[in-house]
Amino acid sequence: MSVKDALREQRIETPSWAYGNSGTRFKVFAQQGVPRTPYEKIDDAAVVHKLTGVAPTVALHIPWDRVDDFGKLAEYAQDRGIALGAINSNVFQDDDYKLGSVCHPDPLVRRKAIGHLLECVDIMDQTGSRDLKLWFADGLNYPGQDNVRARQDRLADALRETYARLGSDQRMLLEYKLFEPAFYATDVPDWGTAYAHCEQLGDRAQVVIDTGHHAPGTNIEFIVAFLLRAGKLGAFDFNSRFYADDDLMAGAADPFQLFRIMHEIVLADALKPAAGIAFMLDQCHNLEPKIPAIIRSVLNVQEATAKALLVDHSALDAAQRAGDVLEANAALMDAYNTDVRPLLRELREDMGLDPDPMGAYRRSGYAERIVAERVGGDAAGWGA
Ligand SMILES: [Mn+2]
Repeated sequence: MSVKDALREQRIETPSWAYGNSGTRFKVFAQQGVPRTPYEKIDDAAVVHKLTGVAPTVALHIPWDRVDDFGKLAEYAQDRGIALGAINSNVFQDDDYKLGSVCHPDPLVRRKAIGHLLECVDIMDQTGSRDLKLWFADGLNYPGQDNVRARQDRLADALRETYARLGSDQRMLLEYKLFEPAFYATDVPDWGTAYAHCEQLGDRAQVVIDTGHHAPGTNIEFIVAFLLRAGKLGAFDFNSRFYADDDLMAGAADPFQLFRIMHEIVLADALKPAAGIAFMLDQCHNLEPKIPAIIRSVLNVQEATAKALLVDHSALDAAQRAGDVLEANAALMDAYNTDVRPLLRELREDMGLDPDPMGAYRRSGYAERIVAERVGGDAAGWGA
């Protein structure tokens, strides 16, 4: 397959919550024109897809995107040329979850949390979503606060019950995070923990790599390669970070890392939708306007992918077999140092798109229109 064909088939999922207000734990800075409802989040996601051509799905977050009729929401998305993607559960914003959700010492709280996860699968049945994405804020702040092994048992029980509820074409994606909000121990802190739980559950339980959820300096592409080999890589949450879980635009902090990740994906022929890996964004823009920032992230992922597709695999393989360290490294660097922007402009023209999605958004007048229309907009989400 040609580089352009591979790029044309690429699919990047945008998150509904990135269209709403968000902030740090110090302050949410409200923006004018942010969506007031899940429907308006879909309107914005449809604009991103219309301009980039590679973002045809939007992930929902429950309860932030709860509506009376999810079938109607799915139809609404379809009418705008996109589809509903992964359902993200939320068991971290109720007062009951202070000491955890599915790992909580109180069985009543655990039951409530599991009930929510099962409700999310009900919603998937209505939206036609394939993936249930789980992230747990569960953890401990102090040594001795709770029994670590008992919490793993509770986690395994909750995952097992939820997994059993999935339809045959649905998957469970388990996300890990090193720390925060818990500071001493997180119940799913790393890929190994997520992998072990998924391995016990079965084929339809897979690991999510959120690029912001590791210790500084972690070799994320190694994790990608390992999970690909094990058939356990289900999805990415792309964003970038300088210090912790910064949730900045994908590829902004370390475009080379994003390239190295996409190189492992391309090497394993896992870019195509049939490979079953969901390439999602998970970011919370705090300063910059929402829609163009999401477009920028999509373009950054696309650029990293284009560069990864340009790696000369036969030259790389020959150099590796010959033990030629410098040539092998050069095969990667030559691709990384290629300016792929002309190629992507050409691709967009082939696809009938404006070659410059950022400029096209600016010129569209959409930003001005939503500011005028969505007075007092603040849909449920991080800013709520
Ligand atoms: Mn995430």
